[in-house]
Amino acid sequence: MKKTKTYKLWGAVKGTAVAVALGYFLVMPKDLKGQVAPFTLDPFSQPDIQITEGRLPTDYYGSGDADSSGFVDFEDYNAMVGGIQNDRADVDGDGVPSTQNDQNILWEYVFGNRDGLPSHWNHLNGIEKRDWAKKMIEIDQTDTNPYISGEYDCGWFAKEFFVNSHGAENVENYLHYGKFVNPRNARFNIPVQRGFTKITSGVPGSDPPGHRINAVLVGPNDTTKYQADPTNFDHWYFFEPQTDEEVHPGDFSMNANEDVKIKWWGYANGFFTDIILIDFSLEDGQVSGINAVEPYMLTEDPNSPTSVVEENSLEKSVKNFEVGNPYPNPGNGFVNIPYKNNRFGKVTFEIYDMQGQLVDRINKNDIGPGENNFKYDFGKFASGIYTVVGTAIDGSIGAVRVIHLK
Ligand SMILES: [Ca+2]
Ligand SMILES: [Ca+2]
Repeated sequence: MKKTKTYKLWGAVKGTAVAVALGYFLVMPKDLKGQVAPFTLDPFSQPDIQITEGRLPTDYYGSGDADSSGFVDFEDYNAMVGGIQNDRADVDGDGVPSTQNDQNILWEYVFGNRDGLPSHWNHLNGIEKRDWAKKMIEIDQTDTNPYISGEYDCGWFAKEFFVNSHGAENVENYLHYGKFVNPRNARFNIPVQRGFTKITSGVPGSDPPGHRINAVLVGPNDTTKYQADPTNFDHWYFFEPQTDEEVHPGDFSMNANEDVKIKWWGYANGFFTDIILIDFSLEDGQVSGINAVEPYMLTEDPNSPTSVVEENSLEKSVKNFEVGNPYPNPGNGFVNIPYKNNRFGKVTFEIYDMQGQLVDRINKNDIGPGENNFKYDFGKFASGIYTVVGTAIDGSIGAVRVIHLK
């Protein structure tokens, strides 16, 4: 049973959302801001995002940390002048580390003459994102993997590229992880997703076979930043991991009259999970319908400081206000949500349902600084995932999600 509603989330996202069967949501892949969630599958790392996988935060392609110190500085420039060869030293993404151009870019960056590096995905504009994505697709070797019918087919190509680019925190637990040919978790550190399509050829009159490709949200094809809209089909870069080619409606890999779905994939807490984030319906290659199931996970970049919660709020939330892990979670009635704030005053908690609609607002007055607990009864609500957003007196925000099962 599908239900279409207008959703609004933090005033930042508007569109059409579809609530699907609860079963899709029993395992949550990640939370809104990587703060707290039952499971976190996202090692996607950028200069303002902490990697959570246990590696150096600079351990990704083109990071500039040529000497593996964990930060980027003049010593990396020296290492590159010395000709060091590794992923991190290929700053311009041309496949060759430590060239003169790599050295020049790093020099400018280290001395503050450029804002970021070509690998700093969150801060690239739409043209730069397309450019960097194409370079990483070219460098990745998944396209050279042998296709083995029934054993290593389109789904595995797309999964392996997902792991190599986006990455997954507990990748060793992925279902049949051993079937990957040459995985390198989060090597490229760009938020590639999996795309589900149907192929264009097939027996006329019959249902065309399903197909798996990859997709990455790159935004408008211009120099604007932070304008990526996951509900805009043209803001996605679709590509075929078996050939590295860009994919458009009508190509073999994308039937122009079938749905194109973006899905999240992961393995957590004993569950293999496969979640539709967004579903485009195509007719003659044009988008005829959009089901934005979990669009907030895709607004801008999932971890971008500019998405959903403003950058400043995020920074403040770390310093002045934090919302901790709910317990029990999943729960079936009262749930405790610990929180910390650094100053005296009112704290407001807002509860949003799966459609992003506000269902309750609780004001806690005169909360003292330190550790506190917000106890809330979800028993009056239907089963589902609820987002609890706490706001401190200074506007700092913290958000967690609660799975409520009756
Ligand atoms: Ca370094
Ligand atoms: Ca290079």
